[in-house]
Amino acid sequence: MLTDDYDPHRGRMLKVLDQNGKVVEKALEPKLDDSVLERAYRTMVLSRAADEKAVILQRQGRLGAYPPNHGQEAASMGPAMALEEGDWLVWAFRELAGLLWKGLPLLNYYLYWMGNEEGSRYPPGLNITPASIPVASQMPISVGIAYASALRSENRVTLAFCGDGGTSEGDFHEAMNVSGVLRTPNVFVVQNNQWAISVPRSRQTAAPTIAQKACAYGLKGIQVDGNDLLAMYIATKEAAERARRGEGPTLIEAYTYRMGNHTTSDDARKYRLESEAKGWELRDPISRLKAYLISRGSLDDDREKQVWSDAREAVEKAVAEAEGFPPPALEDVFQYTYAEMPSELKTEMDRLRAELRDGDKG
Ligand SMILES: Cc1ncc(C[n+]2csc(CCOP(=O)(O)OP(=O)(O)O)c2C)c(N)n1
Repeated sequence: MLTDDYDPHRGRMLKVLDQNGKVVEKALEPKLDDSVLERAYRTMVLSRAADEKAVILQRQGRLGAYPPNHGQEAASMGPAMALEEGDWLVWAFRELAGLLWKGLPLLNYYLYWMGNEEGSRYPPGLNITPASIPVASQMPISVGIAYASALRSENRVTLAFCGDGGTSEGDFHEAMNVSGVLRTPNVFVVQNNQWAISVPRSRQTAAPTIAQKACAYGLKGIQVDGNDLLAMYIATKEAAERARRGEGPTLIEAYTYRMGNHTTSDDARKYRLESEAKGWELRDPISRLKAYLISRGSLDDDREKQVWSDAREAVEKAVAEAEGFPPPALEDVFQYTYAEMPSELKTEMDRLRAELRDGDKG
């Protein structure tokens, strides 16, 4: 078992590929078809292209505050690749590649970050929860989802993400604790990107690894190179299979790095050295997978160029669609919290309507 071989107390991090895309642990290399690996590569490139575009759109005033995903593509996509249809994906706010792999249309993603809640109306049956901005609040929800599906004997796994900062929240602790006690079919991935806004990982916890927090809750735990798609995939696959067999949850620490600012409202130069990010550029998850694919003969320079131009075209199409989408109705601000709108809320809604009507006249 990987979680035994890479017991977090022994300080070993799971890796399959080195930073040049060379296999370092031949026995661990997953037997994935070329077609699957190519799709994985295309999805990671699409995520990178869509992410870069989102930052540009924000700078142009065409999209709201946005959290860049650059550098963390493998940490969400490896786990998503290990899911089966019908499994749940509960995300925080920096998991674009995993969402795309599971089938979220880019249109939804852009609409959401453009401030249109219609973006969170996902295609039915996708089993992805909406973005969760209150840090770690999605973790107890993911345990509830997993517990409910176990009670219904649905044989589904619930994969949930949070950041290293999220592990300091009460919600995180409560979720891990209850999940361990009830042995819910969960896989938790902590994207340890070394920073929670300006708080470094060293100030987040005195524990040497985040993975070892699993032990105190009676969970399996493992620290994985989060920029290594294959390592993230095999660690999650083992954890998902264990969860599906009813053998309890796993906490995976994806050791990665937030290459960009926390959000477009942040300036990381104020609190961290630029040389730190430069060092992490060498471990880029996309370049690493590209080198691996080239070494297998399943990618070459021409195909690579095509992958990027296809991605950019898909991004432009989704942006045009999102910008052409009807704006949300005013009433949406007041609806959807209650099955029947309470009278105070109705009064507020009527007042706002009247004010806007009078404003139009004046
Ligand atoms: C409960 C709560 N507190 C504070 C915030 C403001 N906030 C947004 S993201 C963030 C840091 C989160 O860090 P981490 O969990 O490591 O995720 P990352 O942003 O690095 O992906 C904070 C403090 C919030 N959204 N929710």
